[in-house]
Amino acid sequence: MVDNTQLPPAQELAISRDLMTLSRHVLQQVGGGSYDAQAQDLSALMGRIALAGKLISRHLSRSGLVEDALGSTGSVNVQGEEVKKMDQYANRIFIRALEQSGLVCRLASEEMEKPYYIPENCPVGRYTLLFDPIDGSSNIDVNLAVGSIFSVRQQEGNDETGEALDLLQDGRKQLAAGYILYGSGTVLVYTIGKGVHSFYLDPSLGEFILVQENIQVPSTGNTYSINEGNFCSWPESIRQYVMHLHRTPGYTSRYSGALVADMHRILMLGGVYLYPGTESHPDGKLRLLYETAPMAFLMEQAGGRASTGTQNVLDVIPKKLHQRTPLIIGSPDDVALVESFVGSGASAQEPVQVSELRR
Ligand code: AHM
Ligand code: MG
Repeated sequence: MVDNTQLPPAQELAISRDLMTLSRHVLQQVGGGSYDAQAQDLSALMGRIALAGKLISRHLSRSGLVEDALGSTGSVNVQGEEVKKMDQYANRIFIRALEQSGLVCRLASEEMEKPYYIPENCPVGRYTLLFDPIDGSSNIDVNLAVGSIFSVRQQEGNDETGEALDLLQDGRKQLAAGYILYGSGTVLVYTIGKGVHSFYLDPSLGEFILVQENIQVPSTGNTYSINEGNFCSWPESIRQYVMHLHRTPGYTSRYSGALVADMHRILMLGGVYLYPGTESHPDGKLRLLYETAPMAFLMEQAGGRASTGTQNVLDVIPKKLHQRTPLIIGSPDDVALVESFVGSGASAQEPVQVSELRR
């Protein structure tokens, strides 16, 4: 008798993959059937973050065709940076999508000076979402890759002052983190502290479909990503490191102007991304709570590392909401190599002997 309920193994596998939605995946990560309340919450939160990602992806895909997607709003944000229309739109999308989750009491983003409270959610919603709605904003108007970065933390205390002091804690307090890359396809990569997993948006289904579980970054890679236009204002140790790469055959430079895109390349292929301090910005450009800490959490979960040069990014305790940190992130051996230059106090007069550092 022929079993008409079964398909060939390859097709069965493809169907299982297509049926693995993001929310279900989060639940499965946590708990073999007995899902606790936090697992349910994180699953629901990831569902809302994914919804925000889908809406932003849709808007970006039509950006040249609609009035309100390209160009600047004419205002500057709390960082003193030009606000693009897409920054404003994506920020609002995240707020609205999470407002409706009922789970998030507070949101904080690159585009908002102070945390945004949703009082009606606060009695039950004990989570804070930190996010960068559009990372790599300068790419929007020229149709290049951009991303969104997110981080979920438990809200501690009642925060009656509205100062969000409980957010001023290290990156190990994150419950979930990830990014959405709006590139040639839209991909969502996340961790809840149980490995790193990627989902691609299938536009025909309107669903994120699992493509890779337990991603591991290669221990080393030949790509380095840094804005070399800042060469003269970097610390000498970073200049020495980059000059070492220039002199060593096999390295290649890739820099897209969007951390999410560069980070994704490095996660998949290995290498290192750097945004060091500069003369005018000794802590670099990237913000800890919603850019470098979530990326650090994710990279560590993939077997990689994230450093300021002297400290693990996940150990940095911010003094303020929009604090910046230098970032050196990627393959563990490559991050260690950069740190060896920083630690050696390399100067132009005393070039570092690097032969033993490069495998
Ligand atoms: P943004 O979130 O305001 O776009 O800033 C973050 C971006 C990163 O994505 C990118 O790697 C970096 O800033 C690029 O900055 P620069 O143009 O100074 O190289
Ligand atoms: Mg950003």
